[in-house]
Amino acid sequence: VHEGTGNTMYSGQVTLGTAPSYTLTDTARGNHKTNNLNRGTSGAGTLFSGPDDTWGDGTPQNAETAGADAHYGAALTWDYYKNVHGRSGIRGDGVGAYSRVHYGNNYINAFWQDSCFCMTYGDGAGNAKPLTSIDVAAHEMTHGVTSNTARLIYSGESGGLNEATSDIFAAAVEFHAGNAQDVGDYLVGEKIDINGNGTPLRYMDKPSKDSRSKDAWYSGIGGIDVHYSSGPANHWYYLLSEGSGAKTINGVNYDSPTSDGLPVTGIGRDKASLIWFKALTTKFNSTTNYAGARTGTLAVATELYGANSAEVKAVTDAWAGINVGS
Ligand code: ASN
Ligand code: ZN
Repeated sequence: VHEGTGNTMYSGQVTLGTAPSYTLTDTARGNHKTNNLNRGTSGAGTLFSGPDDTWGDGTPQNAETAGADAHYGAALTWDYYKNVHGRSGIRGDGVGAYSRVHYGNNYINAFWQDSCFCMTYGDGAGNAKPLTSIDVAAHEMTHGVTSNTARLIYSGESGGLNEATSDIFAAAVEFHAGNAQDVGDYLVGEKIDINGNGTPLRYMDKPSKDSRSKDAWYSGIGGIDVHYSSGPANHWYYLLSEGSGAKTINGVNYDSPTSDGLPVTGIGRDKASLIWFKALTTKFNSTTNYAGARTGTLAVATELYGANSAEVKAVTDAWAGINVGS
């Protein structure tokens, strides 16, 4: 195992898995690599390489900085799936993917592609900063996990569940990382300032705070953009983890209402994440919808904790809290 030093934009000074020849090749994590597209929009890009084993200076002006952030986010996500769920890499086969940074000009997004087994980050534009934060990296890598497990089709209700899976594990990875400069939260993309006013891209306690995402399921939700039909499942995960009502976590204030007005008692993020991961990998399929996700998570919770457990009750109550019933 070889380690260099990353001076990231979002996570401070961190340890990075590098190769002895000074490249961003994480030999302890399936040789996951980080490449520089240098504003191009095609091809694999060029593997970041030395002159030394220090990467970036914390500013976006230094081309290595985005590489350091992306490489770190991929490592944290790898470690989360390995250490928490026993999954070795996106496919579970120990093989790393790769990241591409500096995609195009003024590009304000990031994306996963099955075709290259890689994820790609824009540098942002205007107020929007580079997309290379921990939660965005975990979100994109989780699209790879979903593609290699449940294969949730990226449209309709299954598309919303696909998106929610990426947001759910983005939050789980960020909390698990415990990075002092980017603490865990139930917000998505809060470091990017994509709206230019300091607000995050999405809120999991009350998704409608973004004015587009839905808080609860309704007939027809499959017809809206998957980044908004994800709202109820993100909300379910928050309710199951933390419970309904007001709460402050790591300095962030949340207030999560339920659609039925009834309270939910949270079971903690670790159990909620385990239930979603097991449902994703053993119960869901490509066409799973909200009703199917309820059935799948209840089956998992019953297997793990027993039919009369507080966990099964919480799962049931959280689904009811987003208008998904029996
Ligand atoms: N960043 C977006 C996402 O991962 C890209 C997309 O629309 N698929 O959801
Ligand atoms: Zn996504």
